[in-house]
Amino acid sequence: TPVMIATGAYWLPGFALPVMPTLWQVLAQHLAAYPAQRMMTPMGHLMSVATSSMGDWGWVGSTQGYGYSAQDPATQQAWPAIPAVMQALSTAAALQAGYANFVADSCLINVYAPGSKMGLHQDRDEQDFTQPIVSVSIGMPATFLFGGVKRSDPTVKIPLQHGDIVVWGGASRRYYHGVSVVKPHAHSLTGLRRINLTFRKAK
Ligand code: MD5
Ligand code: FE
Repeated sequence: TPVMIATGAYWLPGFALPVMPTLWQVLAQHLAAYPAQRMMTPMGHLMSVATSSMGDWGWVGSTQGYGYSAQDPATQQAWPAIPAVMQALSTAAALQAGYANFVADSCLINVYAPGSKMGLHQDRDEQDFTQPIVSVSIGMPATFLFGGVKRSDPTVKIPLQHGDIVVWGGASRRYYHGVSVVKPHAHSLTGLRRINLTFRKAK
């Protein structure tokens, strides 16, 4: 049952749990072949979160700025396709939240170690903001923060657990958001990692 947490944003607790064994198998295989890397910020700092991608477009950061690239900057190779189990999960979650016909062309894999965090930001590197974003939490729990359209808007905290999905659409698609410093609570599947899959229609 979807829980509305902001205008157009729906929390689907445990929605990914039924497919988690299959999902983890393909994800672990992917990370072995395309290891997550810490990208640079435009200011020349290393991000604390490490990232990898799947799909036509992978999100990359560098001192040149942020954006989508068809190639892994580490290898110059195209990203692999989004596996069927993940494509189907993101489409089903979006539909459950009221967004029909969502087909992701990008899956960003964010890997958080204890101490990693993501500062407040907006997602604005995509072409069509009427398309929702589907976010899947795997492994260690984390406190997710979201505010409003202004950086100074008050923030709300939500505790995200392994298997939870949040679908961000409507007005919430443009809200500032981030992740608090992740605490070390080892998880049986992922160990000392929180992994977030962010499904987007980038182009
Ligand atoms: C994460 N990743 O937990 C999050 C999940 C990112 C990122 O933020 O940019 O890689 S996506 C959360 C999200 C997306 C779009 C809007 C909102 C949240 N929101 O309105 O709060 O690694
Ligand atoms: Fe974001």
